[in-house]
Amino acid sequence: MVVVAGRDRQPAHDMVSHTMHECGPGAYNFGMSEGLDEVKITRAIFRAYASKFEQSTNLDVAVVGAGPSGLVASYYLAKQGFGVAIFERKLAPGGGMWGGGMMFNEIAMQHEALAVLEEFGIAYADAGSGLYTADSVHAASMLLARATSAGVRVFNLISVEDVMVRQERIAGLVIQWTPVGLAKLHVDPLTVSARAVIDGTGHEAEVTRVVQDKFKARLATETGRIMDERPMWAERAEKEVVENTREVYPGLWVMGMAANAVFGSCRMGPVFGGMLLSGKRAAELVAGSLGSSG
Ligand code: 48H
Repeated sequence: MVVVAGRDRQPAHDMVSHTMHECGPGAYNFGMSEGLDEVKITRAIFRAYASKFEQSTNLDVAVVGAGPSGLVASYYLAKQGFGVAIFERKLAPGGGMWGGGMMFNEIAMQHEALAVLEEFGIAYADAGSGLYTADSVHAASMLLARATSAGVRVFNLISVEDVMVRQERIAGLVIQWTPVGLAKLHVDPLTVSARAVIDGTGHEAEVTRVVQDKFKARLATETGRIMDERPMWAERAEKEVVENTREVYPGLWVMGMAANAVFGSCRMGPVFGGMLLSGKRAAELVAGSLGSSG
């Protein structure tokens, strides 16, 4: 029997059923500090978020989309000292990795990606024929853990709806709460500046599409336009996704599935080596372009 505030109490694991109706004076405090104040909690959250957000209003690199390529690119950039934030539309970052192949929650990789798996501490198994598998939930979790630990700030529930342009160069992002868009509320967005923007929005290549459609820019593709994704051809798609990871307009790089959509390459199904290597390549290109993080 544990004695708390002068009343006999059971050990904590027996208390759950009591908590629903015992929240008046003298209720259990579970050994936590006195004076837990709801308004203080509100202020603490608001101030911490405000500080995190304010630090992300003048970025070195703004990454759009927290899929595998976005997490890998931002990790390598943050590790080099660049100020990086990812803006992710959904509640849960991780993009298309969680679901593996058709909800069988395993992903496949080829040996070229093993160095990246090891850098992120992702456990994998040898499946033979040069293929490796990893638990997709574990893989996505490790990408997120390592990226955020390296200093990447992930802003989930924020959608990028437009870009900011200066002297024909992408200079930042126009952002909005995802629920505002879903509810079709007429609310003006906010803007953050960035020395470089990376489009990691997957199949839709949303940022590049804005650049193409909204100010009729000529992109660095064969046609000057988004060439659209082609059907499944894993081997070719995996090779090309790294080659297609490029600056597609001054200040805007594409990576991951967005790179293949923009440059008219194939899809590859649940093989994720190319996504990881494309993210790494994007980080190298952007770091090379920005120079020292200072
Ligand atoms: C904020 C946005 C916006 C926006 C989208 O799709 P992803 O996982 O992207 P990649 O390229 O890193 O990985 C692709 C991979 O998951 C995949 O789909 C593969 C390998 N497919 C092969 C095949 O054959 O089908 O993640 C993109 C992320 C998502 O989380 C979106 O919610 C987010 O970007 N996003 N975030 N503002 N405008 N648009």
